Amino acid sequence: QVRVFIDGHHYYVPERSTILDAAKMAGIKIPTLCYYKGLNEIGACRVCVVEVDGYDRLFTACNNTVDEDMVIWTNSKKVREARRTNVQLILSQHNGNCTMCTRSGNCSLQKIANDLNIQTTPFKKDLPKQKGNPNFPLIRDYSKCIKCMRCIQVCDKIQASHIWDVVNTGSRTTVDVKDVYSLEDSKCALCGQCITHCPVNALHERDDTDRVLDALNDPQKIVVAQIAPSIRTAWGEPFGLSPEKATIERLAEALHLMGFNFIMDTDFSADLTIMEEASEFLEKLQHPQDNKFPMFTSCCPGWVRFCKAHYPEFVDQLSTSKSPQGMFGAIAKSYYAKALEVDPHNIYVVSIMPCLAKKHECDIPILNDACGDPDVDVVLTTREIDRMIRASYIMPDSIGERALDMPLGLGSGAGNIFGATGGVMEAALRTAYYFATGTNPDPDAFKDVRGMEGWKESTFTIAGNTLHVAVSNGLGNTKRLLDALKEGRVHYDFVEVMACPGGCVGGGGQPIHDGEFNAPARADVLYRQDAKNVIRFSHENPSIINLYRDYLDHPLSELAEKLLHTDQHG
Ligand code: HC0
Ligand code: SF4
Repeated sequence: QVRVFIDGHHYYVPERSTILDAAKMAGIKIPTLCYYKGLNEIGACRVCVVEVDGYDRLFTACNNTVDEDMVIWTNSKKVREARRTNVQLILSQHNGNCTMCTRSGNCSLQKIANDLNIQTTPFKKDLPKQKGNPNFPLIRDYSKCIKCMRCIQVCDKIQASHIWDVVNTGSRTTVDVKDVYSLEDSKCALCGQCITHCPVNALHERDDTDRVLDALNDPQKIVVAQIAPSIRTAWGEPFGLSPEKATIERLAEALHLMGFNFIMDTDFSADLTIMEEASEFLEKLQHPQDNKFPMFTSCCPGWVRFCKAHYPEFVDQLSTSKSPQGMFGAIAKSYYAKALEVDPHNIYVVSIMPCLAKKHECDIPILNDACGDPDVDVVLTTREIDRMIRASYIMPDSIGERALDMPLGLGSGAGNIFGATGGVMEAALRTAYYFATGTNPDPDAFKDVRGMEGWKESTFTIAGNTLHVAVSNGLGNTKRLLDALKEGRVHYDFVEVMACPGGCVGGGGQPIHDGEFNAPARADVLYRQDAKNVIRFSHENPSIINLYRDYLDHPLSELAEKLLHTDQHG
C-alpha cells in the first residue's frame, strides 16, 4: 500500500495502481475517452489528465502509476481547461452530425462533450474525406475517427488480424487499413470487433434496413425472418429489458407488428447443422486414412475468412456443412416453399444475426442452392433490428409475445447454445454420441467445453473411440491453436472456432456498451434456456425428424448434400 493525496484527502492504495484506479478506489471519477481496460491504456486522447504537485506538465491518469505521497488534483482549473481544450480539438476533427448518427445517445465523445459542458469549439473544423466501398459490410467513417487507437489494439491483440494502422503525421494523423488501399483488399475477417470497441461511430456495419423495408412493402414477397441463437440474449439491452422480458417471442411479436410474414428460428437450422456435421465427422472417423484431422467447424464465417486469409493449409479441413443461417435459407426456399405451395422466388429470407461476416456470407453468389436466388436475401445485425423497432415506434416493454411459426421455428436446447463459445461442439457431441451408440448421453456430459476461456480442450470417449476436441474463441486464441497444430504440439480430432470473443454472444453486430465485455452474461442466458428446454438433442427436434422423413431422407443424402453442404462458405 502507498499513501496518496487526491483532491486534498489522503488514501491508501495498492502500489503501482494507476492514478485512474487510485481515484476510483477513492470514489473520485476521472473522465476517460480512449481508455479501455486491459486493451488501450495509452493516454492518446488526454481526457484523463490530472495535475501532480511538483510537475508543470499534466499526467494522463490511465497509464501513470502512483508514488508514495503523490499529491494529485483531478479537478483543478488547469485540469479542467486542458480537458476542455483536448476535447474541443478532437471535436474539430469529428463530424458531429449527432442527429443523424446511429451512435447518438451511445457515443462516448458526445457524452464527454456534454459532461464537460462544451457548447462551442474555437478550432476550425477540418474533416478528412470519406473513402472506401459503401457496399462492403464494414464501413469506416474517416470523418468520425477520433484516433483513439482502440480498433488497432483489438484487431492486433485480440483478433491477431492486423488490419488497422496509424497513417500520416501531425494533424493529418489518422487510422486506416494497413498496407493495402481498401478494407476489401485486406485480410479482414469481418468479425466487427473494431465496431464494438469504437467509442464513436467511426466504424459501423452497412445498413441494410431499407432493403428489408422494401421487401416488407412488396405485396409479392413473403418475408421470413430467422433469428440467430444469440439474438434472444441481447436484442432487448438497448430498450432496458431484462433477459426474462427480452424473449425471442417478444421479438417475434415486434417483427410481426413490422409486417414480417413468418418468424422462425435459426436454432432449428442449428439442429440441422448438427445432424449433418455430426454425420460428416463420424464418417470421417470411419475413414481416417482418407481424411485429415482435426475437422473444423465452419459455421462462423469470420473464422472461415480468417482461415482462408491466414491459414489456407487448413481450408480443406473445414466441415462442408453450411452454417445454420445458410441451411435455413436453403430449406426455406425449397421444403418450406413447397409446404406453403408458393414460388420460392417470392420468399425473402431475412436473417437477424449478431454478425457482420454473415452479411458477407449471404452475399456469396454460389450459396443459391434452393432455387437459384440467394438462399438468404439479407442479414440485419442486432443493432439494425433494434433500430427498426425504434423507428416503427414499437415499445417492446408493452407489447405481448408471439409463438414462433412452425415448422422452422422449433429449436432444441442444443441449437440454442450455438450462440456461445463451445456450444456447437457440445451440441455436435450430444448427437454424435447418439449416432455412434444408439442411446442418448446425459445432455450435460460434454459441459467441459463451456466457458469463456480462449482455448479449451477436452477428451471424451464415444463408442470406444477416444476423441480429442478443442474449442477456441477470438482469433488471437485461434492463431495460437493453429500454430500449435502446425508445429505438431497438439493433436485434435474436432475443433470448434468462433471468431468473436465469447462466440456470437460477443459478436460484432451486438448492442454496444462501451468498455464492457457482455458475452459471459449473455451466454449464461443461453445455457439456462438449454437446461429448461424439453428437447436437449438436435436429433430429437420433431421438426428436424419430419424434415428428414418427408424431404431429405437422411443426413448426407444426395439432396442434403446439394442443399446443406458447400466447400465455399465464409
Ligand atoms: Fe451465430 Fe450460428 S451461432 S454463427 O454466432 O453456427 O451470427 O447467434 O446464427 O449460422 O445457429 C451468428 C449466433 C448464428 C449460424 C447459428 C452457427
Ligand atoms: Fe459472426 Fe459469431 Fe463468427 Fe462473430 S463468432 S464472426 S458473430 S458468426
